Amino acid sequence: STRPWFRPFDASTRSFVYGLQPRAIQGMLDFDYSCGRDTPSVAAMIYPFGGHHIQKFYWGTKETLLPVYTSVEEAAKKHPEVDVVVNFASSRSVYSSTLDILRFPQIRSIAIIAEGVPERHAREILHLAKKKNVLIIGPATVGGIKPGCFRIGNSGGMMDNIIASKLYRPGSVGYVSKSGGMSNELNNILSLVTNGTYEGIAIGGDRYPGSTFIDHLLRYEADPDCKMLVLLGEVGGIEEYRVVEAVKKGIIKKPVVAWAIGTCAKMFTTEVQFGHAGSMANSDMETADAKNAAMRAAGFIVPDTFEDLPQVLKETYERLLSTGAIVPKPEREPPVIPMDYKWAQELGLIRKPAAFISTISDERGQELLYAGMRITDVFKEDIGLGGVVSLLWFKRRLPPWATKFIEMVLMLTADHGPAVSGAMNTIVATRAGKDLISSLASGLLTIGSRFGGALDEAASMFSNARDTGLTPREFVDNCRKANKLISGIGHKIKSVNNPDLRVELVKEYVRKNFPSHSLLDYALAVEKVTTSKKDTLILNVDGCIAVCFVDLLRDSGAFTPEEADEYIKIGTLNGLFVLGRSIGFIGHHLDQKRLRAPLYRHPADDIFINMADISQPRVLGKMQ
Ligand code: Q5B
Repeated sequence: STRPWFRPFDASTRSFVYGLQPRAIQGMLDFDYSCGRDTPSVAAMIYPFGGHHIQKFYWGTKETLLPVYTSVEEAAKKHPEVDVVVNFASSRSVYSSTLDILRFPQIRSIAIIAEGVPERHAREILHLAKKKNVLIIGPATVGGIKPGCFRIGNSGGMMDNIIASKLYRPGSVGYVSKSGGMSNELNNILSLVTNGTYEGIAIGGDRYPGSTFIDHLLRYEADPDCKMLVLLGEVGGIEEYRVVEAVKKGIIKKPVVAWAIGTCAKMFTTEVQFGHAGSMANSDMETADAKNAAMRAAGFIVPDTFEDLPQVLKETYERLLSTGAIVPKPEREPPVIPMDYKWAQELGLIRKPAAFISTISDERGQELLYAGMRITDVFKEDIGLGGVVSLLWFKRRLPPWATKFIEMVLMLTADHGPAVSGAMNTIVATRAGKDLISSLASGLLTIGSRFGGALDEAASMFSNARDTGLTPREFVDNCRKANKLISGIGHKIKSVNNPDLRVELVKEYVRKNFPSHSLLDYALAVEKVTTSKKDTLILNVDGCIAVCFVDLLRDSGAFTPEEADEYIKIGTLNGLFVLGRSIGFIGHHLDQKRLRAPLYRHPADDIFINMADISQPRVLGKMQ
């Protein structure tokens, strides 16, 4: 690194983030962008699990990609310019990962975020880092911030806080504190009573921090751009006294404004342990009062109470202004940081039309809902498959006779042997080596106006004929004149003498259970006319189900006439055959798999091949 020893972070600092911390990294990148940096301060992530990959982040309003490496070695090799690691490893793994990071001489500073790092581990890390002259910030810290340059992890809080405290550009005051929360408070105070923070470090609340007050204050003393020092100490430990010594010896000459937090400890009758592991006085010397007195005696500027801190900061700053030690730079406009869509939405600042509307089910809550009915109630009330279909297709509960009818339809359309078009195609696809979904789709895609997909048209043809007052004979004659086959009439093998028992079952059920079956009666009258011409022109299974379903839609009382018509128009009825027959197609696929059926090739002698049309080129040849 070419940076002077006292300035570990500047506007070109590049870092690795150890651990998958997309939110913290986005915060660092937003900070960089607000500072006007050209390149993100995070070069890459290091995460030993999940393999080498890349992740996407915002860079202003645009997006940028960051690599994720599985080892420090690889990251270091790829990014020799990086000299900082922000280590988010947990207290369990931070020791080994930090030792690993310390193997690479290019890394000059490491921030350790984890809380609860065993003191023995912290001391060993500290010992090794000292030997290698590597700056350690933490453990148990949010890190620190160098306004206009570099942000360690989540330091400085949310972006609106960063902007409000003007951390997008450097001020003149360097501070060091233990806590991240108090750092935010200092950033805020300094932005109000001085020209702001030059650099702020939270050393963390543990008893053995990797670097202490004196380490950072010595840096600030040496840094010509830092004009005024702030020390926010606290009860417990003796690190403040090392600063007192340095001031007494004249090593630190810049003005130091200081306060030790925890003066209220004396109000308790017993020893108080504050939030930090190290914040407890083990002797009189470690009390906040003793520290404040010692610092005041050594010439620090120590207010009478914490509440007076802003006032003394202001006075000290103004003194430096008047002597010309600080020459404030012209302010620049605070940058506009694009707000995250989610956050803006949460704040109620933006709205956007949804691209989709859905009204049948909802899985976002604690419990899955089918048309508003909780899945536990679906089972408690034993509504069956017919009940589920009625909820998801019609968004309502249908009476038991109707849901039973839906189930009956699904059961009797489930299969009609291997020879029907759809089953054949499923079988051929399976034998060609296709998977279940492809083979099933192959069968389903065969369902059409001649095979299995005649329900919708049958429903509309029969109901239109009846509604317009045509007699069955007039209807049949009209269709013949128009050269139109009647959907729902006719079967390849079933006939008057070989009746389709599925149709018989449906008729029997409907006559017994439906409140009315007027369209079925009409269709049977039509069948009488067609079968008088040819005995295969029966009301087939598609036709019978279709007309009965129209009776259900129109006369169950559950639908308005408009709704009933709409369900016929939008293709609901073919859905019954599709759903039912899927059961059979899946069965045929599994059957062929079990049988290890080989690739099927149709015998050529079963195909009449006639090349008559493609003999044309010979004629052309003659003409030449
Ligand atoms: N003719 C079903 O045809 C079939 C006529 C008609 C007036 C008609 C044919 C048809 C309408 C579509 C329909 C669903 C293709 C059928 C199903 C599920 C299945 C299947 C399974 C299962 C049968 C012979 C003579 C000709 C025609 C006349 C025929 N249909 N006239 N209206 N609808 N129906 N599909 O046997 O004078 O001799 O020239 O398209 O409802 O798919 O089991 O297989 O569960 O899987 O090949 O049950 O009816 O008869 O075409 O040779 O016609 O009758 O004009 O008259 P065929 P064709 P002509 S259920």
